[in-house]
Amino acid sequence: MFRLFVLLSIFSYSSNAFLLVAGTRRVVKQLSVTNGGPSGSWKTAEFCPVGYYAVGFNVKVEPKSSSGIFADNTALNSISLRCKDGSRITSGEGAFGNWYTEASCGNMNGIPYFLTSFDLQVEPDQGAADDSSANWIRFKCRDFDTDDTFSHQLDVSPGKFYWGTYGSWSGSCPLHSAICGIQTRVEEARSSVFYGNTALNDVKFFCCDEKRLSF
Ligand SMILES: [Ca+2]
Ligand SMILES: [Ca+2]
Repeated sequence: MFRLFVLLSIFSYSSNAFLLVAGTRRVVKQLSVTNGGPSGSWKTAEFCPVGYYAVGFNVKVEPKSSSGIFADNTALNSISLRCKDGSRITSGEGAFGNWYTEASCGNMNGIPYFLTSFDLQVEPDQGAADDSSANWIRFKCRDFDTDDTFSHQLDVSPGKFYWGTYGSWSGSCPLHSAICGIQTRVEEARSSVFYGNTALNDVKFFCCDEKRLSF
């Protein structure tokens, strides 16, 4: 796994300036959604190697508990991105669950497609009752060099989990860019009896625009 511990340098916002430099990656946009959960802390962002972009993803999800009123479900615990060079990045991960079957954008008419926006399924705070926060995620794939007209949705089957609903889609990576990095917000494992766990709550992705090293 390629793991980049990032030193973030904020650059000035002008029309042609990039937002920040993540190591040697040029991040032009950050993608987020408004329905992410509030618990836990933001973990260290991870990026594909320079010049490579995300072409697929997978999810790690805890199966539904059979413990009745003592259930402590967490649902979505981790999201992995597959980079075009074959490496895999995750940022922080919850401790529970199993990986599903990875989904890939594939090629359309011989052109490779990349992840360019996402949508998060989240169960709102349930007060004293058990809650699970983020449950599942889906993406859109697009050609690096065209707009969203020909994007398509990408799901890891079955595309959703038991609790909560999908909110609004994030923004999209600008033309000539695609998702290159991930940062997750994860609640640390703690007592099920007194507090309950939610594991992964929220996620951000980063769009980069350097020249691609692989087609
Ligand atoms: Ca829970
Ligand atoms: Ca969760």
